[in-house]
Amino acid sequence: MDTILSSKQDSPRLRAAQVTPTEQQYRWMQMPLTIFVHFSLNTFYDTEWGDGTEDPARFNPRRCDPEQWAEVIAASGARLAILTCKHHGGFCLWPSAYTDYSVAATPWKNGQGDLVREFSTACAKRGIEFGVYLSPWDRHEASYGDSEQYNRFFCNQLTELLSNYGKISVVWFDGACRPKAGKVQQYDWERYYRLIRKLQPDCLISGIGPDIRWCGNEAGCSRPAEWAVINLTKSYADFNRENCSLQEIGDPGNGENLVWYPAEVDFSLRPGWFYHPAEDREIKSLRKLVDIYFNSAGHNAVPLLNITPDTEGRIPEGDAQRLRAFGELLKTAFSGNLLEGLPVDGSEPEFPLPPQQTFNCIMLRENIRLGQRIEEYAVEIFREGSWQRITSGLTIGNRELKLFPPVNGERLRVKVLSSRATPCFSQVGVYDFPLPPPDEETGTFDLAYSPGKTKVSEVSSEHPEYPARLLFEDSRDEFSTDPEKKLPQWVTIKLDEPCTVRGLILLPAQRDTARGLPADCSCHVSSDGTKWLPTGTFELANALNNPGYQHRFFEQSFSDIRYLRVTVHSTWNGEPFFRLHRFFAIAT
Ligand code: FUL
Repeated sequence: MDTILSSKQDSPRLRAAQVTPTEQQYRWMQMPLTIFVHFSLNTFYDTEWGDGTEDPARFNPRRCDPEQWAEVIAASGARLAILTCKHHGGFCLWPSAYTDYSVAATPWKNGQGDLVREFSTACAKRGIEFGVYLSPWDRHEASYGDSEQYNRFFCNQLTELLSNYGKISVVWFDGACRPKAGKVQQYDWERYYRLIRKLQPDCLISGIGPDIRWCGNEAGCSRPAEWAVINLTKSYADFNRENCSLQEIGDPGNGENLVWYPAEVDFSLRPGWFYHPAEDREIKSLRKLVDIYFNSAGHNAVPLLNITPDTEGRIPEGDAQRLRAFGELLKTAFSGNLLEGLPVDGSEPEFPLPPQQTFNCIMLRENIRLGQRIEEYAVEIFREGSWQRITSGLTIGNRELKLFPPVNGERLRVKVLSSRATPCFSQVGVYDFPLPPPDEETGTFDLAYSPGKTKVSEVSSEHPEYPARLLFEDSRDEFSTDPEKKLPQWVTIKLDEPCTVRGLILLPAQRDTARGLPADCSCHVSSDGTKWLPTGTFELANALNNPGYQHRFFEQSFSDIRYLRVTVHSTWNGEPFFRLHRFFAIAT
């Protein structure tokens, strides 16, 4: 009786252990690094999201050099690059026959250029696979929101990209979307998927798609147990932001809907996805890149690292150097496996260690062609007469990388503490990883823009229609307007002395980031606190996914300014209040 009960109980776990990747998923998971390239009209407007009204005449990257992009990508060690062929603003980097909102309408190469062609060719030359990001959300296209008409338009664009540019390895579908006034576009995902399978049968569909799952954040994090096997209780298209962000994702549940659905960790070399001159000093350090690498490539996921061509159309030199150095570091680090040539036998493999050689890193790999099985493991070394644990973790899957303080010993063994089925390792390696020094605390971002004189001396929020108290939520002065009131509400800062103000910086609340997160905002400035000049409206684009510093430069500078006011008209989740962590003036 007991046995039957327990085997019933075990069966979802056992079944989960038998789910395996498709050949295409398997190939993709072997890539230790993949690259995103964000380039569009946004680059020329210094924004993260276009609203579809931007003038293509501004798109003129005078030294545009996709060969340089591909050269940098090759040096990073990546073998796949995905280009934002169309971002949310709707502007196309290829001369699409279905819209005039494309490179054909720009001064770049007198409208004769095709960036998708140039970049895909440059990649092919270097053996780099090519993928396309085609934003389903299109803020320019008039048919958007007339569901059937737009779906046809979208399939036409997909057909162009999948028919005219050789092998496409990935189609990347972004879930971001804000409904257009009064209209909700019903995307026909199944139709898109069928079309892709027909035109490019080996192509993977990522994001809102059946092959690759978004890890749930843009900060380079994975979860403690990053399973590739998921019990999918809804359609792939409905597996939304909330599902992707769950802390626990690998529970096999009743085991009836188990699929291989591996994680991709997308993150940017800079704070934003597009090039912004204000972020020239914000390139992620080698150490930060290594940390994210261990969290993604080293945690059963695939990293997708974004680079940003600038307004000249080149990867800025500092970024290029960082990528080359990162590629070099990984190559050197993983070329010296101290267990090289030793067989990986048994379900708890054990190895002799080269005497006196210290190491600080281990790589463990399961043979995922048979499934992902291990639920918990520990690594031990035999030293001075006893076994000592040097590291441990939960899942392993395709590749698990761990760092620990340098050690040496006589033998090393991997203990599997819990597994869904008999463990099967494909590789175990130990390395002396040249860990770059940790980032130095470089002071705060505001110092870069607000010299001492712009110190904020006062914060207030008194709206004539909706007088709101400003609530300080905790000692880190995360503030919130009164939840009992309605939007719009505002917050004002007073500068210590008059300045010329060119823009502002907002940092959303850093805990529980989505709650009361501003979406649509406007800004006003004033010399005396009574007469106010509007500086324009803006949205905190992509702040749900990427709640870091948000900067906005005004169309013009305003001199002799003492007060800045941000009015929040809507929040991302519709709350009637807003929260912020920081508000700075960009002043000179
Ligand atoms: C997000 C988008 O909204 C961002 O702009 C960026 O493209 C990122 C990769 O995905 O959802």
